[in-house]
Amino acid sequence: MKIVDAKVVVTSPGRNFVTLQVTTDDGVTGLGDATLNGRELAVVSYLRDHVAPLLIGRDPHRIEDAWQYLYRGAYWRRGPVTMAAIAAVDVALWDIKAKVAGLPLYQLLGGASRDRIRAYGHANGSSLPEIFDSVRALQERGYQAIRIQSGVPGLKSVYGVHTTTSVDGSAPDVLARPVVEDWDTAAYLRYIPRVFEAVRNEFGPDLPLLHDAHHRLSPIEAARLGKDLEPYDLFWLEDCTPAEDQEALRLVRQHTTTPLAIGEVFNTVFDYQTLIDDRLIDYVRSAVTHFGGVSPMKKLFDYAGQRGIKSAIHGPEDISPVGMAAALHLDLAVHNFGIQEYSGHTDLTNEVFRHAYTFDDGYLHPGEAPGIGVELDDELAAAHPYEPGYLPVNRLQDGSVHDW
Ligand code: EZ4
Ligand code: CO
Repeated sequence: MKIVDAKVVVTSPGRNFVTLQVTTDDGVTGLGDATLNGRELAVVSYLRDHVAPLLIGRDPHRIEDAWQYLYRGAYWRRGPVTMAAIAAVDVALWDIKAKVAGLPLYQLLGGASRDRIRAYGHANGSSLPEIFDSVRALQERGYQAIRIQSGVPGLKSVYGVHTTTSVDGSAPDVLARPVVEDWDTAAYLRYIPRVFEAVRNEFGPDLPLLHDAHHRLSPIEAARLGKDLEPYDLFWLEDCTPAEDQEALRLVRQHTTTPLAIGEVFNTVFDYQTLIDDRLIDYVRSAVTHFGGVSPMKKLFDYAGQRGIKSAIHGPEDISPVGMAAALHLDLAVHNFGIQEYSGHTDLTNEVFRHAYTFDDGYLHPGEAPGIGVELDDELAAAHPYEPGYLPVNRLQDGSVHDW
């Protein structure tokens, strides 16, 4: 069996998605997600100009060899663009292998370790009543675990949530530049514990609650937040300190029993080495799409599992249904599954990417279709071409740039 075509499809059915479609001489196709939010076209070029030509003529069954060839062979390794491109190849080849076997991918990863996959959704609001309504709306959709993001008095944006209006109220100038948001760490640290106190009082002790600090805190600030949130029994505090600094979490860990999660912007296992070896975290949060695919994610979970650390694959709306499907096969198969982030997609996105996975009563399942279980509608994808778009940037009140 040989690869005869590797095509990059960019589509924007509400937001941009980058998809690699690999075709074999037997006419089998495999899909991989390579969406890098706000930097999509860099990955398109990497795949189209530098990877696709190397795939033609290769045996699609040699997945590990293809991975090592693209990772080690390029000399310039790691980084989000490279690893998103490699991820798309890896997932497309797993899709092909599982289709040829006539099995859903999870069967090739060891088979199901569980019957269903618990998901969490995103609630947010700029006031407590808005947050309560948002939590109730998620509960009505079935969600049984919920991330809470809140506005902070004095700040105009609800941080970490995708917005389309700048803090000065100007219309989004998506063609030219990102919207600007505002931030005040002291105000945030004073206010967030009050939010979780109110949510616990409203929804009781049983509902798993999560919170994402989006890398905005210093170690000592994160340590204080973790301690202040202990009475409200969080499922986790996510990305509390900057992603580059593994040692930062050692200080946080020494001060709080609030469980810690990190990893959505990590690219390789080396970003986790200290965190896993020294048990500084409780959940690894990488996306299949940004970590080089299913192959390295499986290795990461096996490594993390040796320290009792669980999986929690990144699954916001900027992971395409292709990336989400790949995640769900891993979730079903690995023993040390923790939870799956799941925002869902627009109806139009679900038409462009018809998928076998399901979401019922707060639980996901990848379905039983051979492969990863996603089919791309090329015509509908082409009818919704690329639209320039950025994540927001964040500035402190003195005008200096802060992490978003
Ligand atoms: O802001 O994926 O946990 N989920 C998140 C996401 C990220 C986006 C960035 O593109 O933090 O919503
Ligand atoms: Co996050």
